[in-house]
Amino acid sequence: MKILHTADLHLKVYNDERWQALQQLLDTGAAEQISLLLISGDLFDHGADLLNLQDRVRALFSSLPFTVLVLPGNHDYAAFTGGIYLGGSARVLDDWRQPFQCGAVTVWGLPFEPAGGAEILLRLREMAARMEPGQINLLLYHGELLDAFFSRRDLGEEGSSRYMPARLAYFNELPCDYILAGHFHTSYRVWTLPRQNGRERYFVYPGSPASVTRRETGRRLANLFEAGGPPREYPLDTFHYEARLVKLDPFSGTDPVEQVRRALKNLHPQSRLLLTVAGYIDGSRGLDETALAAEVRRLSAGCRAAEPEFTFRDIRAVLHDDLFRNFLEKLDRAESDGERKKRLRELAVRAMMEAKL
Ligand SMILES: [Mn+2]
Repeated sequence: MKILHTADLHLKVYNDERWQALQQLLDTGAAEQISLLLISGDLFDHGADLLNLQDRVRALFSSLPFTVLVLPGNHDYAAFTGGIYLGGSARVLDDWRQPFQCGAVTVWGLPFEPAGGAEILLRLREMAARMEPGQINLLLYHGELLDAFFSRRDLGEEGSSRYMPARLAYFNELPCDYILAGHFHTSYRVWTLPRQNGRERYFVYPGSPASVTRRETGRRLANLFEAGGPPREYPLDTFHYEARLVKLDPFSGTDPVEQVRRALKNLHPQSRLLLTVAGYIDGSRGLDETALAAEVRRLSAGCRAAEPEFTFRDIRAVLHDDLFRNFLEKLDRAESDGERKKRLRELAVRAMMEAKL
């Protein structure tokens, strides 16, 4: 039995990039002949978005060849007042006491509630008492794994409070083979839990399937796995931010424009480029700062790029300074380690730049 797991779509409007990501997940589900699509919280960005998109979602989640299970997350739980209908193929897991049975697999949901760690531990114990250890039990959870040591910036747009905080150890005794989570947006992450009855157990954050903030960089993934088998990354062709850093180096012998051009290669067609141009140029030899910035803008305009970030500097005054040239000659003779040479040169550039002001 195949299962597709995602979370944090944060739907806001019809047919935008996030909506298209949901569409793609449904297409993937059909193509891969899955039995279950699990959405571990924050399907909607806000409760009001559920209200506005409900008819469209019902149309989407009707007569699918698989079941969609939706867990309320911290962004949208207020709209899940109980018995909310999202279409004939969908079911909302809004009660931790009522799992969904699909063949040999039992899917439990721990819907979002404003609870602290102690309350969650207690709730997990109550759930454990209801679970049959012989079954393949899955738990959908939307919250913050305290063991992950991530920054709050990894969670999308969140305030400063902790949401449904849990530790991996909370799940040690739970007779669940999979904790399929949501809330952590940045990337796909898997932790293995202690085995039970010789069976492997996993905690998985799939990451957002379409970037919500600029911190969610790189191609987006979902978790597509066989019930009983390990979780697996499934690459999506959905909207995402792609961060690229060009560190211009006037000693490399490569033209700055060429260095930028190289960094713009192999971009995913659904990516939005976040380009940073750093390092140094010799403005006397080719383009000056203003001309180079204009050229970078022109080159990146074709790549759905955001406004580039420019931190590079023209260091022509340093490069043509006799003292600096002497230093470079000595460095060349004295140092054979290329990396070390680069570091020392960098230090000298900085010192000279400051000395000249
Ligand atoms: Mn979220």
